[in-house]
Amino acid sequence: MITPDRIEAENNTRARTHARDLDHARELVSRSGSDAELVIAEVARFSAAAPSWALGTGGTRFGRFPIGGEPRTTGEKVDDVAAINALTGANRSISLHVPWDDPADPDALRQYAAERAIAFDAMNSNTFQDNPTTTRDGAITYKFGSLCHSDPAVRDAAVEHNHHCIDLGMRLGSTAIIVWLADGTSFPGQANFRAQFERVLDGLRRIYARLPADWRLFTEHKPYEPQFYSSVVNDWGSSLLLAQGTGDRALCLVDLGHHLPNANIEQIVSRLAMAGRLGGFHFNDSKYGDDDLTTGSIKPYQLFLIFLELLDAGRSKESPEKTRMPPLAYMIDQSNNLKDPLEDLMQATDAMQVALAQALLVDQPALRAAQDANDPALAQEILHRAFRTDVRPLVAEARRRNNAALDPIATYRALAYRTEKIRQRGLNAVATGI
Ligand code: PSV
Ligand code: MN
Repeated sequence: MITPDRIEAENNTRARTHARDLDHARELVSRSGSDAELVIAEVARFSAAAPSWALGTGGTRFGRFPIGGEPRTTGEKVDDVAAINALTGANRSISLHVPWDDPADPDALRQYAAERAIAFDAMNSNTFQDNPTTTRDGAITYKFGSLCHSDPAVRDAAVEHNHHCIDLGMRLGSTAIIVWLADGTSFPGQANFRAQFERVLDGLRRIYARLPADWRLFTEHKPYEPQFYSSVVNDWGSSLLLAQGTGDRALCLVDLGHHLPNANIEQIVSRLAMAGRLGGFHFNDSKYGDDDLTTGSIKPYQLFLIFLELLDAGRSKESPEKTRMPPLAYMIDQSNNLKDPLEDLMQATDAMQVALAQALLVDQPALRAAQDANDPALAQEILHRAFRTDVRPLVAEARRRNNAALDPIATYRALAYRTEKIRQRGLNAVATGI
């Protein structure tokens, strides 16, 4: 129902205003010495995978308020991602979470998604909940951890589950697996830090042994939750040690919500890139902890600074003025109780595109000169000039060139996608996931 002709018709109603805004933005950009065409092209190239686990209303432990029309199957999740991708042009893949998604016929699902121009990004394994397949109906439990567990049978089950995710992902055309572990302790003395870490490293090596040659394994750190005293993979340092100890294709994934308050995430991004171990992202935003709020909704300047570091990592050695986004796995990982999840994802995508466009506007030679001259005031002026530029017309133009919507949210509402899905799937349809 969100078809190219309906999007075009909606775009036509905005065409004149867009043309005027775009002219103005071009002028602003060229006055500051940047090339608007390069910005539009790079934004148009960018894509972030949608999380299969956040296409339904996200709940908290205090309740869930379903919005209706949620996808009931992985196929319907693909439909929703295809719908938002048609509107944003920048969500060309879906990232699955097993066993919340464990398709019985992966070949058919791959075909179904391909017909809707949707690919499969990294697979997410789940050893933070027991599941009937690998934990054999309660005979084994992840209550006290998975790869870190003192019982080798539990560790074996967790490795087996990850192998299953890789096998499934191969059939879907995915080329990466994300291992996020809830492993840790909630009380001092509950377990030995070192023993837990060594068991996790051993488990990751066993998982890695199953990786096809063109696959990557991402370790995702998180300081606390669900365990509240220690996590085994608590920070980027532990994540880096694990990646380095596992193999060349083991890389670190940065989830923006997985840092202690006020951590300098952009510097972490720089360090991991420098070490050659930055692999992927889970984008979201937060005020206090792992709040999983919409990317860019709380700290847009931080998001801009992160994109600046990504462009730094993507800088070509031969011609340093050419900055491109490095080929990492960019994914969204957010969910909340209040918004329509599809609108939430489109807002996140827009925020990333805006941050990318602003980061592309930074006058790099001038910034380097200010840095070499030890002139922090000038360096700040240069960053702020880029950050405060209204790049929204450039981003809209990038979307238009991808045959997507000038205004995704307004178009989504005008085409009444949610109403139609409530009619088709029912008011009480509940998606698997968070
Ligand atoms: C954990 O908080 C996390 O960020 C991991 O990526 C999980 O796979 C995801 O959220 C969904 O629970
Ligand atoms: Mn995550």
